[in-house]
Amino acid sequence: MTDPIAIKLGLLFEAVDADHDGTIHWADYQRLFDRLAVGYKTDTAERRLQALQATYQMYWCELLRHADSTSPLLTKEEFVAVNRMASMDISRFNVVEGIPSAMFDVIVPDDSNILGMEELSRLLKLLEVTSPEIAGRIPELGNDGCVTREDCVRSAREFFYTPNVIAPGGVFFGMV
Ligand SMILES: [Ca+2]
Repeated sequence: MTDPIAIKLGLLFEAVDADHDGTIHWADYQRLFDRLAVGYKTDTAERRLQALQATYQMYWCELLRHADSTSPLLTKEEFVAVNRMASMDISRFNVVEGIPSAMFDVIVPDDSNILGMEELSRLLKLLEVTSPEIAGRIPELGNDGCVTREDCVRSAREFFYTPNVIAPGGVFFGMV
């Protein structure tokens, strides 16, 4: 039986590999970040965007460190393996909680701790999310239509650590 976490990470690979060259390179993450930077530049503190980019860079460094090769590229098989390792290793940086939290700072600029429906639809549009599972399930994360930072982090944990194949938290890592 195929491992559900490996299936999810394989789908994440396909989504992040936006140029479809069969490998993931920093440029694939830069592309993801650039989409967000265009959408949020005008109304979010520049520092938060810088912090988000730095967080993605740390994530990328951790993936390469776990790959333990001299190549600056990750194949699908490597990407799946090193994401598992990076998600377990919090010795430098907690990838699973750090990425959604840095993204939350950008997408909810008013410090309300609530991801409103308007902010959510804006995020999904900028990320070009087409999956109805993701688009439909994020609002269900919270209670009474209120999705908090904690809900987002919890969903990212479900994406990496549980067999739930429709956990929408992968969206913070580029799942569309
Ligand atoms: Ca690529």
